[in-house]
Amino acid sequence: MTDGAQSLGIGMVGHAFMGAVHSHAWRNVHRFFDVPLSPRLVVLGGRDEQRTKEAAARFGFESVDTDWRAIIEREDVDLVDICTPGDTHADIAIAALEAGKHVLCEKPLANTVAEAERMAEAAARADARGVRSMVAFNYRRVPALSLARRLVAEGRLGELRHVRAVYLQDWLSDATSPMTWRLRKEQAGSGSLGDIGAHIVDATQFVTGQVITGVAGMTETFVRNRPGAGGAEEAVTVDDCAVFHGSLSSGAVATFEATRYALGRKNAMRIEVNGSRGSLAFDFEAMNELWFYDGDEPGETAGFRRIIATEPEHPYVSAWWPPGHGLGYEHTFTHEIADLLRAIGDGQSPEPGFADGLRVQRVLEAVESSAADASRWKPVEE
Ligand code: SOE
Repeated sequence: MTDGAQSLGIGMVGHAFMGAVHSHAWRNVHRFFDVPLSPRLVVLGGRDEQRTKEAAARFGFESVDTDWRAIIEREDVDLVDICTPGDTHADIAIAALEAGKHVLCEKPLANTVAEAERMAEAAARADARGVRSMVAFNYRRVPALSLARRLVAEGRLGELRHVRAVYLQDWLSDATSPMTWRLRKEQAGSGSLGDIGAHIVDATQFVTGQVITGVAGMTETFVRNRPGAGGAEEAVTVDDCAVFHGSLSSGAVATFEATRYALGRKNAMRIEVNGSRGSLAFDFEAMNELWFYDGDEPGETAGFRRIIATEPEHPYVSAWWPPGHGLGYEHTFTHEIADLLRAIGDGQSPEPGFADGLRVQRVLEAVESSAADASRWKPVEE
């Protein structure tokens, strides 16, 4: 328990899946981590008052409001947590930052590079005034992935040659499942590419410590119409999958795949890195494990070994359970909010900031541009 910590008023906008998991983190962070600020769930924002009241009761918020501008104007709100679809991120984040409120914004940062640029500019101006912002690429805070970054940074993999990152889900595999905001370009910006492709782009840059300098790719939409409100067919206006490759600033080669049609894969966010001295491999579906191949090991005993990343030496783990007991998806959000609170308390700029989110947005837009450029495609004759 963080004794005597100053209270930090939280105003959250959005109360679906991300609102639920962020609320869980705000309620618990100061009970497991030594943080300089103690969150107070002041107000929950949502468009439908009754549903927002029900969510506020469930999540533990003191009040509700159907107008996010009113939330930003409240004196008792110190931080705005944006858990809404991407089409509202820029307006809410920029208004909050300019009102002097810290901001946590869900990924992807925005639906376009232009929006992300405005957000990053507003964040830089606010940061100079001590108003902090972070984009919620939560997988950076999986202990095994934080360990992976540490191993790469220590040179245990040597010169990086390959990164192979995929994010495989299957919740849209059924062509009759209904329309959702995630399938409307005007709300989501893109489909698998921005929703889950953003995670593997950020994770690749996080684990390797490098940036993606160029990409080429393709997208496909398998199911072009789905049952909308009232059962009427509605057109799907985003990608169902994105497959792309890219170069990293060190010259390593990266391949990426993001899809919500990989039947049988539930949340398989995977990354493998191959270097001149070693390799590592991670799969979120076994999130407490990291596979490591030490190329310095003598041939007779060399092989991928499974590191169970649940020891006190592993990032974040010592705040939770005894060795071997494992963590889950929700813990990664508590970790990111602990780091956010520490950055605010220490007067530091949290990572990943909006500039990192903008860099991911530029990669996403470059993939879309490449996919739309027919000249890049070489048909193969029958
Ligand atoms: C997509 O279904 C999704 O909810 C993403 O939006 C989240 O960012 C990811 O963590 C889990 O899957």
